[in-house]
Amino acid sequence: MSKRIVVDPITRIEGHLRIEVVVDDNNVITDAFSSSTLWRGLETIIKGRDPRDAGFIAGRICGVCTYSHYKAGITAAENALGIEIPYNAKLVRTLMNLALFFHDHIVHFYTLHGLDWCDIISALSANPAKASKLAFEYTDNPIATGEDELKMVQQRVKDFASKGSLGPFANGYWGHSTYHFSPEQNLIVLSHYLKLLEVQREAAKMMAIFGAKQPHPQSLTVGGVTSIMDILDPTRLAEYKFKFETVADFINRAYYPDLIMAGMAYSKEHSVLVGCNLKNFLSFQEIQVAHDEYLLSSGYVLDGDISKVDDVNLDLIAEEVTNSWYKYEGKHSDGTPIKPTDLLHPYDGQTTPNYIGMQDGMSIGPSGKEEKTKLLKTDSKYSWIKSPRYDGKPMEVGPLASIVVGLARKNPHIQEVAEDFLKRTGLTTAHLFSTLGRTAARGLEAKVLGDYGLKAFDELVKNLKVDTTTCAPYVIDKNKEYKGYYIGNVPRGMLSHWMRISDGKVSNYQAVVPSTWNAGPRDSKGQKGPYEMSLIGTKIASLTQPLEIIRHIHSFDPCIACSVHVMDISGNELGQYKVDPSFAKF
Ligand code: NFE
Ligand code: MG
Repeated sequence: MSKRIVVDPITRIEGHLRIEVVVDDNNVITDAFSSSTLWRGLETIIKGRDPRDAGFIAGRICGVCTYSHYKAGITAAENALGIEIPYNAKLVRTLMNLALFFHDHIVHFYTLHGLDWCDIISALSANPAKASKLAFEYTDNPIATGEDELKMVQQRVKDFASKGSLGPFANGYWGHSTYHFSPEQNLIVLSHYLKLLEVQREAAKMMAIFGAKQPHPQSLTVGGVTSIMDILDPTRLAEYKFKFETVADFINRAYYPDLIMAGMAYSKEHSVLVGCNLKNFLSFQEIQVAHDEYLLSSGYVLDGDISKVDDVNLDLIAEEVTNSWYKYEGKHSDGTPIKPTDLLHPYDGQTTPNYIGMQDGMSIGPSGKEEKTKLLKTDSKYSWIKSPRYDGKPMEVGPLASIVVGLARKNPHIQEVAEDFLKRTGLTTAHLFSTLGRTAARGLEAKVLGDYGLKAFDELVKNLKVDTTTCAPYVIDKNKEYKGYYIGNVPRGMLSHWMRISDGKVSNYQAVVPSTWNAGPRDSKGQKGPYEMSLIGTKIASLTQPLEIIRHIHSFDPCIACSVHVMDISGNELGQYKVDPSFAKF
């Protein structure tokens, strides 16, 4: 008899994600459903607004990748209006983007995902002297692993535990049979977990140096950047460089060695060597460090075959809502009605809610026995996330896609770091197609940016000697129709924003977001998205402690706020604004 397990909410992510799985008599997952239970829809708010506002509103989609949607909204307007921004502005945007990638990747590995790999309770019984020596096995230059420091870390957590409360570490599945670090290895990761809290502040400050604040920086404007005083101030530049080096140092001396340690310790744990059943990957170039040089490559790879890679065709990106709580309205140009099963290109996308609720059912309760509960209507609509498709196919986006596409493109930086990781862990390229591989890929991407990102800084300093332009002039003609887009990679994968402008106002706006690609429900053909596919076939060791489910899903770094985009829950008008686009001349 099959049974249903519900994990809701999956914590340590941004937003509310619900996972329902069906397991067979051997506790193997035979079906899986991914659902966002939050109502959002920020695209609707942007409609009718001045196109120059889109970035500022879109930036509020999420407080995690706070810069991504801001930059995407500003860039979509520039693309629509045919604006080529100055080189200095491109490089400053890269420096801000590096801050975001650093921040999100290190915070994900330690704060959001680390405890799926590191057993805190085991760390309490570690021998700090032994752990301090052990750290040198994974790097010549470890950080935060001196014997005294490790003793203090252990004492801090012991104090927590002795008060009967583990604070942020409460409710973990400590002692689970799929944890594989030794007590000493757990103590090393725990120490880096605490060190991260200092380092992430530096990454946030990196953003604020050129962005004025963090989260939600505000120095991008349609046409360029406004941080001219900061980029002409040598002390601000030096401050950025110092902070960049601090974070890159942490990546090289803690994050990367910890991933090598995990690769070795978990190389026999079957449940982390699976978790990537959909091997279609989509990625887009990002992190411009010179006129024609990007650190991350564009392309798509199907069925895990990295001997083939093709260019991304923007016309083939589309979303359908067969199993999403939305409806499609209106007619196609040939007069036929638009149906939820239709794949709509984002230029013509719609965001109209159609919630149909939950149903009564049974699932495994905390006691391990089946209990009455509310379940998703999984034979119908069951998520606020749409189903994006590329040429009709579901695709995984994110650091694993960026590494897979980079390898297929023979991107030298990606090849260098991936080969080093595989050599040092004894894993093979095939192992990358897994939850372990996805977790490692994020660290490999962070290392590439840490090792090579400062080229953008050097370019900026060089360029400023001959050119201090930061903004390009432009005119918005309200009698013209425009359309434009942003497409690129953000920390959780490929992001695109699509804008139409008429009468000087935004007439349609759609964001197709990384977590939408990954977390979306199945489509009209029954094709599951990456989250759902990742779960199929995994055996759960304990039905009341589904750590395997959590590990698979966390490895994608879900952001549900991003994937559904916020608006007022009652659909209330938030304000009225008069827009006069002729004012835009300067
Ligand atoms: Ni809210 Fe985001 C990133 C975007 S999401 S975190 O990175 O875009 O998937
Ligand atoms: Mg959207």
